[in-house]
Amino acid sequence: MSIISINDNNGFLDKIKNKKVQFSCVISSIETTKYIPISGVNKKVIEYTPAADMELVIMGKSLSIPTPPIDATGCPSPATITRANVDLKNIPVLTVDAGSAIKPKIPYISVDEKPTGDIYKGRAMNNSKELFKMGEIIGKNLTSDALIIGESVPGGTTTALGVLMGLGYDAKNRMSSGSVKNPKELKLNVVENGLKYAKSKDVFDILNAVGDKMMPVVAGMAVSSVKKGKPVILAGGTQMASVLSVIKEINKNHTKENILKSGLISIGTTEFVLNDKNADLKGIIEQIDENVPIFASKFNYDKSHIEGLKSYCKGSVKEGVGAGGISVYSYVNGLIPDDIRAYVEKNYYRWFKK
Ligand code: AAM
Repeated sequence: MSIISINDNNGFLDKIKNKKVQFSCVISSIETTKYIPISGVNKKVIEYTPAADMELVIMGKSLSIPTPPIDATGCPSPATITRANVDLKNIPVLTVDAGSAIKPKIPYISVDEKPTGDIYKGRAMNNSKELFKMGEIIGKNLTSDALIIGESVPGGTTTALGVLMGLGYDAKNRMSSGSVKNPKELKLNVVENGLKYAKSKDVFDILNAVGDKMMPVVAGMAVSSVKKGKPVILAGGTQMASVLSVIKEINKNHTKENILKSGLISIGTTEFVLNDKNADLKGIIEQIDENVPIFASKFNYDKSHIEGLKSYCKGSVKEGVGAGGISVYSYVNGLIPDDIRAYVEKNYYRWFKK
């Protein structure tokens, strides 16, 4: 089995089989990561990571920096996995910029030029409601039969923690990280301080204080797609769980159209997040809505001859750039984990030649 399925009561995977799909990735940077080490992303390239990730996914190489993002253990960005899927399955890609510090050197849709602000001071943004509406417009105008939405937001597991806590969920010890050593205490301190500045418990006030700009945009895209009857994979781990909680909150007064119970929305992630001993994705989703299925894709990276890929199995990186969710789609539509591993291995030395 190449996919681990949890709560798949409504046959979600059948709904994405042989369907024309669109992959979209929403990117943003967060000011706080410049001076507080909350993110697992390599500090040297953190500002460039969202741009370089999307360049790799679309062009097959990073343009803004010499190599795609890679950490000290040789563990490459999850964009390498996403690129494999896009190339092998010919999946169309739409980049949405919600404030990346460095702009990608490829065409993209811009919803906000400025990065997410300082979440420590509760100043993430002041336009989360507008960003949600922008996301809805994008979703409404997509013509595919199914949608996969990923993210590249260094520091994003911290904003995800802040939003879940602000909305009253028990998320403290359940959030994943882009690094082996998840700086949990530091992340908690940052969001607890930021939440003091939230104007109210309203979801848009919480987002404005401690969220990131990717979150309302992805929520809007997902809501409008589900309303059109199209299946959506929120492609990510605990960050997408947080987006799911935002969707639930925004949708709570719409009794006619319950997005979470539509059978059209799922979380698609990697086995590395699902099995992360420092996190509990399942425990978060159960608190939001136990009917939402979770799918985790396997990669057989323990079989790799490249140390950097093996380090995924030891807790490096784990997920990002929609890697897990897009692989779920590809596995349903004919690929096997070894196809992705072989593709990444074949290209690894070309991507990372010094
Ligand atoms: C995205 N691109 C990445 C990467 N991510 N390149 C290298 N390593 C990653 N981990 P944290 O909250 O620790 O910063 O983790 C979230 C980030 O890690 C996101 O950008 C996610 O897409 C992933």
